[in-house]
Amino acid sequence: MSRIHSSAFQAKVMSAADAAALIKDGDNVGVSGFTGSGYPKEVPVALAERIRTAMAAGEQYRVGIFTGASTAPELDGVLAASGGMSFRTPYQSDPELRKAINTGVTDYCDIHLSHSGPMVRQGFLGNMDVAVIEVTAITEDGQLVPSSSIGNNNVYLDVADKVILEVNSWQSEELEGMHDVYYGTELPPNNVPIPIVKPGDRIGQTTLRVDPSKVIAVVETKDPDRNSPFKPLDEDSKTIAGYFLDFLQNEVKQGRMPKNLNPLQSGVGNIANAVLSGLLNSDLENLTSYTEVIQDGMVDLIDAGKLTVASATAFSLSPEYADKMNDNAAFYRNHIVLRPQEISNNPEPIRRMGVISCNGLIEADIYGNVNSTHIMGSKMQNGIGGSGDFTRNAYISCFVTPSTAKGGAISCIVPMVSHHDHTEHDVMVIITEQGVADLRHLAPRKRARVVIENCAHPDYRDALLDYLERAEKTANSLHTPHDLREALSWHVRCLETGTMKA
Ligand code: 0RQ
Repeated sequence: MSRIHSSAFQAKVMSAADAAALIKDGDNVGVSGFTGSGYPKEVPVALAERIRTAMAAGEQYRVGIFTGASTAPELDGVLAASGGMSFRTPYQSDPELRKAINTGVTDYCDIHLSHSGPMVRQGFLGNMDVAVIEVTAITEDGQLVPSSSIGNNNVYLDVADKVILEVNSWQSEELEGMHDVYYGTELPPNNVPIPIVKPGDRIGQTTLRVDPSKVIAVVETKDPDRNSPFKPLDEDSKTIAGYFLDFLQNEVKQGRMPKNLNPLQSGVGNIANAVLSGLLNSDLENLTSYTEVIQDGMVDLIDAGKLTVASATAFSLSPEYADKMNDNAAFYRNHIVLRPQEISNNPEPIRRMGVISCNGLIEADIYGNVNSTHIMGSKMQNGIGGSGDFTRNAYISCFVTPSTAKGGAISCIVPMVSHHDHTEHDVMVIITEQGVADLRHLAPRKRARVVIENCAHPDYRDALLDYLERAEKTANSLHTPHDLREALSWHVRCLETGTMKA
């Protein structure tokens, strides 16, 4: 049975190819999709085909793509490979798109996820010509039941001149009721406090609104979300998870947090997922989460009765767990609230509720500055995503990482990060498989020693200490000693020889 319960919308049903033809060269297109969930599955593929044909005929056909966060090969992958993506914001993790960004084919604007919707609304990022949004159903009165992510959909549906809807019957109908779409956000000076006091608070409506006169096409699909499975937990991830747990338990012991902790945020990636698995084997109970993505580890915590409620904007589940979510959405919607990303990542509730953030990194320096985005200072990996929204505003901001990358050839602890995403002022705790560096009360020189001694791999510890001692001599008792001639020599060596090892 069709999921389109409104005859006005039913009359607009067409093929993905016909819908894609309504997107023109030069359009800015706001699409749904957040970490492989809830992205439109067929219109982007048809659009990429049109772009390829047009380009083969020597015609110009390029579009700007605005999303919630990363999507999947059927969206970022095909459009980037077509060469027709002129602009992209705010977060991505697709190999084809990464290539297009790093070769200058696609201009990428890497902004905080909480800023992206408001910046579109404010008009900084240009006019939005078309929105292409996946939903699970259209109600009789023309409301849209959101899919497995909300992201910026509320903003794009509101501001776009025209709207194309994909109604995906692969998504469970029982997702209805899981979402909380808040329409109380205004531009300053009319903005008001967001009335969320606890992660599970519902403050909005369960559906997205759309002006029906803007809807130019409706496409029916039944394609699965395509997420990659997480890597199996290795020994290092388990060790990191153990350190994180010990750290949290000590915070409870010191009376700095209640027994069930403050709400948790967990970032993307394998290590962040592994950390959640560590909580599963702990005696912690009645946990809550105020985060942006629900990963496999969080579903396990709900199943075990340890996590009572999780607030996020999207799922980031392996295929196995996405099926499980679909089969049991009626159960999970009692424990999960999906919100627009301008709310899930909003600094105001994050700071007020005292969220504990936990994110991955590419490299950290001895003083606690963190690079989350650029390999060797220049090559974009994914983007800052929500890590800045949470880190800057967390009660305790943590970063977790193996101490080395590329089989030990690269140290993730370096004298000076080659790109700054999170400064020493925002980074409180760094955890590797070597140990925990709690930087909260330390001046730079002490911080450097704790990072080197507790977090650096033994293969690199002496060299880092040697750097610090020489920097201290060069900078002659200055506050944050660096030897600028030497600071990035580790990266230069790696670019020249493939390893940071001397
Ligand atoms: O490359 O796949 O080619 O081997 O970087 O590294 O170890 O698989 O790490 O999956 O945990 O991701 C920071 C990217 C970590 C992620 C980052 C290479 C490494 C590998 C990935 P290969 P891993 P993870 C909220 C939070 C920003 C957004 C964020 C991220 C690849 O956590 O995107 O936090 N964070 N959002 O080999 C050279 C180094 C390296 C290195 C790793 N020092 N030098 N290469 N790599 N360290 C959620 C959202 O925002 C949606």
